[in-house]
Amino acid sequence: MTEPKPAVLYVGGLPAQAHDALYEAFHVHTLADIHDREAFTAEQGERIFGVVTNGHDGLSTDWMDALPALKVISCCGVGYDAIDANAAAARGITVTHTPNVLNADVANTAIMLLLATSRQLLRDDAWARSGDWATLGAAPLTRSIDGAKVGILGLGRIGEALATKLQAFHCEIHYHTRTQRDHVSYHYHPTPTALADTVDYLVVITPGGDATRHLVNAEVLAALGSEGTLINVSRGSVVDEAALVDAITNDQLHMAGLDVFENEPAIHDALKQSNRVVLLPHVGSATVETRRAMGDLTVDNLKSWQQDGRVLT
Ligand code: A2R
Repeated sequence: MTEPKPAVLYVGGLPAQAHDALYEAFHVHTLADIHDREAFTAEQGERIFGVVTNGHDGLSTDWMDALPALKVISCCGVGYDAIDANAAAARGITVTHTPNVLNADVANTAIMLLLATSRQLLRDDAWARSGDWATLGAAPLTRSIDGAKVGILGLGRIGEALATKLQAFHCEIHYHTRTQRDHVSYHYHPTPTALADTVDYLVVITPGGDATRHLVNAEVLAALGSEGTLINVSRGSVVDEAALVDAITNDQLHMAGLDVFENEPAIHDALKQSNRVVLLPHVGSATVETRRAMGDLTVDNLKSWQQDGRVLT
């Protein structure tokens, strides 16, 4: 008789290729198919060692409590703020995620937003499409990021990848983290406000969660000023969205490029209506190549746990 496959609960969010690998290696229970949680956990709870989820859905502590054999939560995404990692640790559950494999594409998304805001991509696309070019003449001039002062709020794996790429644009790199980095020569600032006060563009790339909630507040936005541009590719919670709306609608900020929002997938109407804002639907890592790598790592972390009780990341 063959051994039954180890069982996992699948919340969602894996790309197709990793989906297949997950079903091949494990007995998969899909959250969407569970209509009676109590009946399900009474029947299957003792068998489920792993949960596969994503940075948006996470896993509630109720579910952690309902799965007594749960050992690993594997999150497809580097940000795991939707999972209470302390609560998981208190229950002896390991939380694993997908760092590094998405550095390049999230950094590229930040650069795309830097270019789209500084060069007014949306305005000029409309200028070309609408016929304004023929009737009104040349579009108004834009700004260059070449040689600009760029502030990186959160110089971690993604922040450092971004800083490296921005050197090709001859940018002057400034940053703030809670701990100054000895191995880089970029300009350090002891507070987000001091950083914002110095730079033309502020790129936010910290983790989400309580520790960074509204790290970019009205004071930081005021320091960035009416000539400044805010780019957020981290989590919506890091920026005080009400303060951002206020700054944008009152001409106290030049532009904003946003991939993330406080109440995703809802976006504040004032941001949708403003021509000073470039919006993306949280797609920082959303390329075929990077999502494939993230999906593979999500499944490999579970397999690794099964093999020797350790996750890869
Ligand atoms: O503060 P430090 O020295 O721990 O530096 C980290 C910084 N950071 C903060 N900076 C200022 N105030 C805070 N309260 C704060 N908390 C964290 O953010 C570090 O430089 C950076 C995070 O880097 P990593 O942990 O390497 O994260 P990674 O892979 O770059 O991803 C960042 C986030 C994800 O958590 C997702 O939310 C998003 O990017 O995709």
